[in-house]
Formats: sequence, C-alpha cells, structure tokens
Amino acid sequence: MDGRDLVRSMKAVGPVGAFQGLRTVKAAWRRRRADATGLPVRGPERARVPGLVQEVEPGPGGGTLRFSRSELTIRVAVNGAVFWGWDGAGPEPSYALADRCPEPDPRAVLEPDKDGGWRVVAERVTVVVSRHGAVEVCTPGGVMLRRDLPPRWWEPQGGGPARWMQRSEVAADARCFGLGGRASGPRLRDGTYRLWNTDPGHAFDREDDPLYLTMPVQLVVADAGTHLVFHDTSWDGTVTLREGEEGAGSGHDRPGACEMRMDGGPLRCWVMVGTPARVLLAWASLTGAPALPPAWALGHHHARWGFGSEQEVRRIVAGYHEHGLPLDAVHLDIDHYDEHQVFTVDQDRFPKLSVLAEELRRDGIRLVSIVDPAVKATPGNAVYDSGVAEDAFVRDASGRLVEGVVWPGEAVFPDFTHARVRQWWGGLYAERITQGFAGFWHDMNEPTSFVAFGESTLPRSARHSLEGRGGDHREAHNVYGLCMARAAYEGLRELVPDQRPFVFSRSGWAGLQRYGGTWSGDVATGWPGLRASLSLVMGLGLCGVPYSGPDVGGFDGSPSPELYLRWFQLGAYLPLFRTHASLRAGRREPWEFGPEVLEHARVALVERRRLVPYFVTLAHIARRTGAPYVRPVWWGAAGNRALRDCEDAFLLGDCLLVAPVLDPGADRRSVQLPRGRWYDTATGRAYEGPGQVLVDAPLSRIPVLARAGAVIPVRGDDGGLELEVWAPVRGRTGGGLVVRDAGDGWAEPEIERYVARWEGPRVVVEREGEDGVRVPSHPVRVRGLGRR
Ligand code: NBV
Repeated sequence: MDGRDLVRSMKAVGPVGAFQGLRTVKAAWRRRRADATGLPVRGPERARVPGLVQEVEPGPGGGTLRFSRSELTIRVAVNGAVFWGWDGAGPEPSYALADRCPEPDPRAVLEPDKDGGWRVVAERVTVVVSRHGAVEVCTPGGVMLRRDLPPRWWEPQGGGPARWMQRSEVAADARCFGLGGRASGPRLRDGTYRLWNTDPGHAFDREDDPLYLTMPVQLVVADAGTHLVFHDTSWDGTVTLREGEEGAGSGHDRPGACEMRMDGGPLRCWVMVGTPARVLLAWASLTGAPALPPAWALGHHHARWGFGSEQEVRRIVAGYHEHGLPLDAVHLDIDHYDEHQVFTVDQDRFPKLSVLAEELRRDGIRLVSIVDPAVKATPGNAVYDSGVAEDAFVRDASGRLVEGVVWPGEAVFPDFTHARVRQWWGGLYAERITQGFAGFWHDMNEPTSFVAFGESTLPRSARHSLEGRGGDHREAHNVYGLCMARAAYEGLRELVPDQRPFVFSRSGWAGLQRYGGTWSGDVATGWPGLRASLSLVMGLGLCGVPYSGPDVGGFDGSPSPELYLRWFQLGAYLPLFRTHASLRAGRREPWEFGPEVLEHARVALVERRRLVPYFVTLAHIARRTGAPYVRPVWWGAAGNRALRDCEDAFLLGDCLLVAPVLDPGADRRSVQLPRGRWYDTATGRAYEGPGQVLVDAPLSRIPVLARAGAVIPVRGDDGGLELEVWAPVRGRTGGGLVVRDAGDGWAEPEIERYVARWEGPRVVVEREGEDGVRVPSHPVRVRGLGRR
C-alpha cells in the first residue's frame, strides 16, 4: 500500500472514513494475511489445448466428442438453446439456471462434417466442430454467427483450478451488448471488461468499470443474426472485445474478436440464436421469468441517504402533496438503522416507524427499506447472535469468522450460498414487515467490505458452502448478491404469501430477475452520468434483468436545474423511477430547483402516473417473454445498421420511442426512427421511418413518439383504464396488448388483445377473443387523426 492508496480508500469510505480509518487498515492487512495462508500457492502451470478429435458418441440433443486432451459435450435443448461444455462440464450445477436444465431436443443429430470435423444439426442452429476443437455456431442457412477457437487451459502442476482462455470471432459488422451493468455502453466498444462485481467506492462515471453487477452474458447483433452467449462460470475473469472492420467490398473483412480469460470454473456456455425477441425468450426460459413488481413499484419513488428522522420523511411527503406531485414510495436508507445495524430501527429518530408506515400507506405511499448484508459483529446484536447460533457467517480457511468493516464497524457476512442460511436470513424480514415496509433495497452486497488497500471485498480464500459443494470466495463472490436476493425473495414469499415480493439489489448475476431488479448504484452527478444511466438500464435489460433505473439527479453533488430536469424526464420512462442522493449531496425534491423545473417535473410525474397501466402491461410481457421494457431501437430490426449504432434513444415496449435529452443546452435533437410512421406525442406531428429526423425537445419535455397503430393502456382522469390509440397508417392495422393490474397478489390477469383499423373515415378499435371480436371494455381515445 502506498500513501495515495490510503488517502483514496479513506475517501472511499466516506463520511465514516475518519473513525473507520484505522479499522480499514487493519481489515486490509487481515484480508491480505488470510489470502496469503488460505489460498493455494500457484506453482508452475502446464498449458493444454484439446488436441485432435479421437472419437464421438452421439447423445441426447447432440453428443460427446473426445479429443486427445479434453472432451466436449454438445447438447441442444428443446427451447433451441445450445449448450456445450469442455472437460466433462455439464449444465448443472448452475446459479444461473432457473430450475432444472431444459430437456435435450431429441431431433438434434450429430453427424460427420468435412475435414474430420463434426456437426450438430438442430432446427434453428447448426454447431460445427473442427477436428481441433474450434466450435462454430451457424444459422440453419449456414451463415456463421460465432466461431470459438480451440480453448486453452493452464493447469497448476500441484493441482487446483485451471485458468482458461477462449478466443472467439464474430461478424465484422457485429455489435456487442451486455456483460451486466456497464456505464460506457450500451454498445460495448473495444476494451477489456472485468467480470468481478465491484463497488467502485465513489460515484462512478462512464469510464468506471467494472461496477456492481457483472455477468458473462453477451448479446451480439449482426446482419447475419443475433445471438446471446453465456459462459456459465462465476469466477473472476475478463472479456476483451474488439469490433471488426469491413473491407468495403474488398472481401477482406476483419472479424470482430472476443477473448475471454477466466481464473477458474468450468468452460461451458450456452448460445441462443434468432431475433432479439427470440433470444431473450430463450434466455428467460433458461434462467427464469422476471419477477413481477407490484404496480406501486412502477410509480415514482423518492429516496435519500440521510432523511434522518420521521419528521423529515413527513416533510418530504407533505411537499409532494402540497405541490400536487404523485408519489408512490419512500425509501429509508441506513440512517434509519440503530447505529447502522441491519434489521434495527433508531428509536430516537424513528420512534413510531410503523405508525408512519401505516399513515403513508393510507395515502397510497409504500415504505421501502434498505437491507445491507453485513452484520455488526457484537454479541448482543440479535442478528449476530442468531446468525452465530445458526453458523450462518462466512469463515476463513482455518475456520474463523471472516470479519470485515462496513457501516456498523466490524462486521460479519452471511453465507448466502447455503440454503439453511438463506432460510434464516429470509426469516429476518419479519422484523421489517412488522415495521410496515413493503419493499426491499439490497445494498453493499458485492459484497463490500471497506479496506484501506487491496480489494474492498471478502478475502478470496473465504470459505463458502456453494450449496454443499464447498469452495471459496473466488467462486462465490459474483453470486453473493444473487443468493442474497433469493434469500429475501423466498423469505418474503413465506412471510407474506399473498403478496408479490418487491426486491431490488445493487449486485447480482445471471438470473437475478427471478427475484427482482436492480438500480444504477452511485452514478455520478453530471451529464456523462445521465448517459451512463441509460446505458445501464439498456444493457441489463439485454442480459435478462428488465427492472432497473438510476438515481435520478445523480448520487453525489448537486445537479444543475437543467441536468436534474433532464434526468427526471428520462427516469419517468424507465422501469424504476427513483430520485435518490447521498448523505452530503444537494436536494433532489422537484421543488428545490425553481418554479420552472417544478412545473416540468410535475408534467413528467403526471405522465408517468398516466402510463402506469402501460408499465404494468410491460411488466407482464417481460415476465412471459423475457422482453425488457426498455429496448434498443433496433429491437425489431436488428439488421438496420443505423439503428444498431443508435445509443441515445430507446423503445419503451412496442408502442413508444423515447428520445431523452442527454446534453446541456439542447432544445431539439435528432432521432433515429425505425420503419413506419411515428407520432410526436406532444405535437401530434407524424414522421416516417426509417431514417433520422429532428424533433423539438424544449425544456418542458423530452421527445416521446408513438408508433402508428399503437394501443396504449393509460390511466384516465377518473383513475380508470383507457386506451390511447394512435391512428394506423391508412390501409394498415395496428394493435396492442393490455394486461390489467390484478393487485399485489398472485392472481393471473387476462391478456387483452386489441386491433385498430380504419373503417371508412374512422379508426375502430376492437378486442379480439376466442369468440370473435367485440367492443373494448375501456374508453378509447384515438389520436393522430388530424396529423400534421
Ligand atoms: O446506504 C448508503 C448508500 C446508498 O444511499 C446508496 O444508494 C448505495 O449505492 N450506500 C450505497 C452506501 C454508501 C456509499 C458511499
């Protein structure tokens, strides 16, 4: 450690830095010592490649190919996804898979290919394996989407996990997205992306990488088709991407390249091919349907680190009321805990928390609680005592409890990779339920432990159950947040069986959507942070986690009124719409930025409330199909290159295109439109796509365009549901789905399907059913008729 490290880490630990300082120095030494003794010494290594194929054995969905120094199992599943694993790796066990691995597709056949290679031919994909072990994924028409060169392993001669490296090629025109939450995207440009969930320790910007939620999932979009590739290993590693270059018709294209290097874990992957929608459907069928948030969680949330007291919470809520601003949830941060201890309440400052919760509830406002995983290591702390009795906390290689430093001081960490520990932890939410909390916000679960130098997480040698298999933090780290979310979700299902849990988590991994969503974490206040916010939401959606959103206004500092407003306007169209800020940051209430901002923020809030039925519909669609609410503009047209390169606008479901203002001083902006007619919802003006158009973006609003023919469920003035219909192009039909909110429980609402078509001079809207069409059960308002 040098002096600079120490200063930097003191800053990182922030407000408690001064008194935590010494502790974090000790913790860093402890961590270093634990790893020095608890990790196997890496001696000399031997490199290995598969060698030549020797024999093959057909099996369900594909078969096994034996090479001289490895073997490869390929299995096409019934959902069309292809699995392959080297060195005998099968699809299970896996933290990403939903329940069980899907059945193999009995129709897939293994047959000889040219030059001594083999291929597996399935309905939607052909996998070609060369005799040296290169694996190509091709469309049924034979166009190559991805080529994996033969992998390479480095095995420590004294035993232990092998490191491995996999190089791949994709089309020269391919664009890559995903890898979890990345601030620099959504398109992942040339560079190295680490796969290690990390609290950056400061408000992050576009260049900060990795962040809290990484996952080895890449969505690759090219003219030839879209594919998603998932390397199912939770170990630390890197993905280095280099976009390809087209030789402008010379025939000398340079393919896109991807090099993945992992510190350990099985070399196995899943690939899904098809359109983006098909790929996300297969991904959700593999890793689980996104949990359905309750409708209130699709409204507006207001959070703050440092509300400090019940009075302050009341003051903020009253401010919302007085200014006529809709509010659906208030979040309490760690400052409402008793000395930062999880599952406690500061009785001096929040003496009647459950009464407050009850009062807010009567006004339709839910209370959401932060939950940190670290437990203050003090006998007498009930959570610590019961955890010790339960043997719930992570231990080191010699069996001692691993102690780190977090907000409450010296702290221990539950081992969420153990079913019994998850059960115990899930039960602790009973205390939160009694306090009146309706939702849960998981923080610091990378997990973060403050250190003066080195990595701010647990020692790599820390032991974990890993569902009884046993292992250490090198393997458990990236799934820690995922397993914590599972503990909460399953606990809440038992505690409040008639309500859908609402959980969102800073860290996570592939499959997090089964338990809830996530948020940006501490995004820096500034225009780049605003762009990063959109990048995160879009990238995570393409990795199968559709519910997320940023800290509107940014986490630190004070946004200018203009930046705050533009952030607010974007947030109003993202799944999680939450204002939040750090302890020492400036205000984030809409009325703190002057009357003009207040007025425009009110418009955004009112519009969000009006759109909640549409968000509810999108949540149901996400659950059934894996399609994110927020989609890149190329979602339905991945072959359109101009759309593929557009990163500053998004589709909200099928009906809306949102073009946020991401730069200061703008009063109009260009928008890349997909095919078809699009109406500016504010002016009614119609634009024809595909192509780029210039639209007005005054301070009062961001451009939102509706697709011609769209049927959008909205909340009417009387609170009932209405259908907002945008006139289809003449001679064409339109339509849309509506899924009504069936409350916070588990009732399955009907899916209503509407068609819109021209009948003479009128647009008529009908509901389609098994017994024919009928008039809609909701009032209809057709727009775009007098189009300019
Ligand atoms: O609990 C305090 C904050 C929270 O407000 C924020 O949203 C989290 O991302 N938390 C991080 C811990 C402190 C960060 C400096």
